[in-house]
Amino acid sequence: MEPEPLTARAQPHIDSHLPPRYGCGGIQLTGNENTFYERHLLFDKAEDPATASARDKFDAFAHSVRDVLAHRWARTTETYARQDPKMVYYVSMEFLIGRSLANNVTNLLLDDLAQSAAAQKNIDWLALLDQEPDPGLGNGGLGRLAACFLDSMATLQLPAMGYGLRYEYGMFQQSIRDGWQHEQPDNWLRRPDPWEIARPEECLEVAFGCSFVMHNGNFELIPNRPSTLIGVPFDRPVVGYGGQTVNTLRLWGAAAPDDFDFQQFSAGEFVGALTESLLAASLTRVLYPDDSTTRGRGLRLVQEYFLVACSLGDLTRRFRRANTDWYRLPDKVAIQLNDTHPSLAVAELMRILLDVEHLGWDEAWNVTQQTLAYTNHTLLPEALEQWPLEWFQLLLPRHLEIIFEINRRFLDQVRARFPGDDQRVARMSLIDEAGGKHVRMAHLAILGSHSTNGVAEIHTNLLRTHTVRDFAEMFPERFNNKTNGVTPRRWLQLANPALSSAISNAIGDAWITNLEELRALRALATDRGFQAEFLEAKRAAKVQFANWLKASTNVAIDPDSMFDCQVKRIHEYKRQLLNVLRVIVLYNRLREHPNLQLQPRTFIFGGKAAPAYWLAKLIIKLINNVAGTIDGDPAVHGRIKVVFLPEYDVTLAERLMPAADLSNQISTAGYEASGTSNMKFMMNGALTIGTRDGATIEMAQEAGEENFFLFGLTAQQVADSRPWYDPHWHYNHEPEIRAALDLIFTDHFSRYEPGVFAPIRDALLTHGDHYMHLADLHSYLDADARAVQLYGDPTTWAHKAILNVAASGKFSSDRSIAQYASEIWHVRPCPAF
Ligand code: 26Q
Repeated sequence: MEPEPLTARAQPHIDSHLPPRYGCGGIQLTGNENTFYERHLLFDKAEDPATASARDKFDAFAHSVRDVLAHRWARTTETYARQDPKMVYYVSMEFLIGRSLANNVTNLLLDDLAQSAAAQKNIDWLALLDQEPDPGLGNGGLGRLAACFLDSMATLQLPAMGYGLRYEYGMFQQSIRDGWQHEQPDNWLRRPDPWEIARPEECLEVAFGCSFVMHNGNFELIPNRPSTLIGVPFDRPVVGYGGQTVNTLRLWGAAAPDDFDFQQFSAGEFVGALTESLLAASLTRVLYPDDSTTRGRGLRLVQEYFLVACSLGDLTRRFRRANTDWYRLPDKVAIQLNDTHPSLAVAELMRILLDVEHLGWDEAWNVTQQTLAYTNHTLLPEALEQWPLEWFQLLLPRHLEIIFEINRRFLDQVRARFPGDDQRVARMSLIDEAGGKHVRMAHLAILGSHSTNGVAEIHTNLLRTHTVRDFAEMFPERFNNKTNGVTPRRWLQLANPALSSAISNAIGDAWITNLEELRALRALATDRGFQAEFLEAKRAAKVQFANWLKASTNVAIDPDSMFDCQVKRIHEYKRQLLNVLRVIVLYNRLREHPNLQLQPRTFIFGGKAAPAYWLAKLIIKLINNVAGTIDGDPAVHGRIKVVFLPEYDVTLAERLMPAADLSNQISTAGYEASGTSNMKFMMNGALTIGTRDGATIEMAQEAGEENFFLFGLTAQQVADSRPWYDPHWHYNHEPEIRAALDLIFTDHFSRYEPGVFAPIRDALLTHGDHYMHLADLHSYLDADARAVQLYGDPTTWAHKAILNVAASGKFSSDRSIAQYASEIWHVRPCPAF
């Protein structure tokens, strides 16, 4: 039977049909005496409300909200246990969840109540929210996508669970000194987190083929000394909109077994044994940044296996409670692998089915493939994960055996299908034989699952035709597209109250759970009244952002200038460098034509560079130095300004999106799998200047290209021109571009650090400009001129921006998840009543 179409339904009065002991009927967030809030201060902290610190107040408030959701959470869990529906498990090394208090309050429909409770206690609501740390349990897009997907799964009432790692240190915190990025540890759990519940009674043991030691600060494997670690689950609630479903995000922490090596260590080495147990617990200490350096990465493979072993151990334990027939696993369980990071799940599930449940090979393989599905987020073949074979030999010898057998059978199949094509066999093998031998994790993931999806149309097509073309030829039915989306709850309703109420006043609030409803705004795009409301909301958000920036960094920006934004990880392919080159050209124009009429503009950058990615760090330095030079140049003062926002995270994104006028999505075409900040900007009424890459292509299709500023080479043109492309041609023939580059090369932006930007010259000229900045700069400037001209006409700008908001419905993660649910997972809603 086909699952019913999925649309989330908001429940305006969540408690109306619940017995009074559920929900806020029985639990007070407010009241005059002895409120739950105060009881938490007193009983959790033994703290008098009069002397409680701001953080104590946040903790108490969060606990009160947790009290409200606890009933629904328990009820959801109990419903799944009782009804035993097919479950989705979303397995990811990253969940970039952002702050929880405001999100949970909103999704529980308790906004008014919570805010008036705070007011009654003389608590500044926004200041209270600011006390919450933003858990940086992810690098960027992939981790944030996982968090948006959890929100949508809970809102659509899907029986689902997230599995990840409980890093004690998330993404490093970024500060800027003398223009350079510096990294500080992010100890987000310094104080206990009110949202997590440890469940030591559900611990699991994970076995490794070797032991681990730290040696001179490096992590080393000791062969032939099998060891075990304990996985401790920490559960976090995921509140669906309307509060009916509260799913679980289960994050695993590592601990040493209680009897840790006490057999091997005599009583005299008690302290040594405990030191080693501290090491064991450090497995989940830190999130790995997304970079390609190999130093110390062995621990990352151990982390990946730890996540997989804990998660599969947990979900098979749950399956066993209600089932005996392992052939039915795919009827009860869908496992989605977020990139290749958890792709050891293929070998681990085979191991469980073969060695523990004693299925035959063919049966085990069939069950494994039918249960697993894999999402790819990368186009670059060189960015696909590979691990040295010898690490597998030491750490996971049984898994390696299984991988070899999968490979042997698979390559026989390839030979039978393409006789004599040895090159194809070598290309498709699970083992890369070139150099030191490596296991190809993407091949393992594709082979071991029934579905491989890309995250935007163009990405899926390029996967099929380039990145893993051999696999798409052999298994075309496995490949499918699921264009990314973002949750409109966090990214519109919560982040942008002014625009949200303007929209709801105009078309009602059904858009919150059915974003396609925004289409109704099309009819209002030319309505003067609505345009004015739209512009007012934008202006209010810009003022608010400018005030926040001034208060937190002492940087002043003009809310009447155009906010021109690019926020994302710093990477050559994302081309922040192209953006700075544009700024320098405009700066030069102003210097040369002081009377030029130019719309005042604030160029806003934000994003982190991987600590070992020195060119990305140099790009940050260039942005900051350009900012400093422009600030100090009276010729352009007050006309253009560049700001680099340190410490870009989910919370900062929520502040910025509502305030943005122009969104820069300018990756070299064919390199950005999807992008998701592009969608957040669009929903918040920014116009987009961008290349035809990732989901930006689909956004322009939805909005109409006439309402977009598209420019630059297409992915096809990038590929076709690569053989003959020569950046020197642009340098020699385009005077404005040459002048801009010469300013960098002659240390105009680095007077006291001569030569510091020489590597940028090398990248752009000497080494051939791999990401084709210079090829696209001219058409970027043309598109920019069109954007600026339009901005000078607020009515037409508002018209197009409203049309963009109206066309953003497709980019809700509810749509993405509904497609995963019906086309890959075959799961249906399981409401908890
Ligand atoms: C791998 C091995 C060792 C250490 C780190 C990693 C690692 C970690 C994170 C590799 C990659 C990532 C993250 C990738 C990522 O965020 N990709 C983005 O995914 C988004 C969601 O699909 C897309 O919108 C972006 O286009 C894509 O760049």
